Amino acid sequence: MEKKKVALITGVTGQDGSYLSEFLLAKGYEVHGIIRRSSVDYRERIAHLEGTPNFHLHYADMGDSMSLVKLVGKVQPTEIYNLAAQSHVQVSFDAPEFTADVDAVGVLRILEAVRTNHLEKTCKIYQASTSELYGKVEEVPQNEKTPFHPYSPYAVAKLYGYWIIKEYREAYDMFCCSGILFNHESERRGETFVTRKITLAAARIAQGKQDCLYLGNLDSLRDWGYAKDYVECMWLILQHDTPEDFVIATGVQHTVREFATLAFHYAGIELRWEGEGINEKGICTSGPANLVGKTLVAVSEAFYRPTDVVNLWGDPTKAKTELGWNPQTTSFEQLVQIMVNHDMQKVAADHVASVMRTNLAEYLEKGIVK
Ligand code: NAP
Ligand code: F7E
Repeated sequence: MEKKKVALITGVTGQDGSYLSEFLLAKGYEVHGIIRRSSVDYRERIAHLEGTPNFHLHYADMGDSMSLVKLVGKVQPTEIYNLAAQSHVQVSFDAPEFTADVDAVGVLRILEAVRTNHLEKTCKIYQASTSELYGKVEEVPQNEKTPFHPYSPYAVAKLYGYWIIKEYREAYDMFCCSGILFNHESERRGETFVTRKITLAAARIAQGKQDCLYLGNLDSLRDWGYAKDYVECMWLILQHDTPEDFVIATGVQHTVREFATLAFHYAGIELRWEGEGINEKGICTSGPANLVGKTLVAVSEAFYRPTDVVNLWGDPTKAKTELGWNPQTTSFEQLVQIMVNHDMQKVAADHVASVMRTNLAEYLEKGIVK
């Protein structure tokens, strides 16, 4: 009889952690996730999984070795997916030391937790590596052999994670690998990443809840995929015969401006772009009558980074041929549409909820509701 597969996911409350949990539960895994203490219990992305028999949550922290050693010993995972990170590139300039502790040394803590519990021959490890390693890119498109040139504190921390995984693979013969994932987005994406910031703003502007969206570098190029498609690859990487690193990307590139144009289009608004650099504006040419002629997108220096990665474009050939993964399951257009449709509904629902709250307050005051 096949041994039960037990997965431990760090970063389970994040975008990828939530999709990966669903994916592994559907495959019959026992799934354990690490959560950290916070003053607000914010587990929106996995709330629907809580109470599922094979789904377990534990308190630990990537900055706390003892908590990781104890948890790995208790859970005895057969696969670890190390997704936990301070994952916002711009924030890494403001909190570089914390980013290094979690995103670099955190990886080492996981590796050592496995070794301390003598699981190095039975537990495979997936490391959430990133296209940010290519940074100030030295070639396009980027593949597994492209030289790295990290260009932010986040990327430098992730580079340590990449190399320490490779080192432990060679030094201790451990099955540990990095997935070099290009940007992947979804309706669960954090609201300060550019795609979600745009889809939420497009929905709010279309519904009269926001006047203007302020962005940074509109020329930045990204290879954007759908997070739900990418978590399958994390799993496939650990099912491969040999431990290897893989680039996961769609192979298609777009600018931030193109993303915004399409998102507003799906929200019922057409934009025309005028001006350059800091003076560029997205003006409404058709849509709700009160918006036509207005500037709906403008550029703000606040969203420029000290160093910015501007030309990411992945070559997923290895993942396609060796893992049998399809990089085009969800197209760019479908991705933008999924996110906008979701946010149009969310904004409308938030509006209804706030009207209901206002009405309730009024009814309570007038004694209509007791
Ligand atoms: P995310 O939504 O920001 O989630 C990050 C997760 O890490 C959250 O669950 C967060 O917990 C947890 N975390 C942060 N600090 C922690 C700590 N000290 N101890 C324990 N947990 C901690 O990120 P994501 O988009 O799902 O990305 C998953 C991973 O892939 C990250 O490592 C990211 O760097 C990497 N990556 C992402 C992309 C992408 O495009 N999404 C591309 C390449 C690589 P809280 O919920 O408590 O904050
Ligand atoms: O920025 C530009 C910004 O913050 C994308 C993380 O998941 O993917 C993500 O990192 C681009 C950058 O993602 C705004 O300058 C313009 O060039 O959405 P982002 P990111 O930095 O690519 C990688 C692969 C990861 O590993 C990370 O964990 O968009 N941009 N205007 C803006 N970016 C933001 N956030 N906000 C703006 O207003």
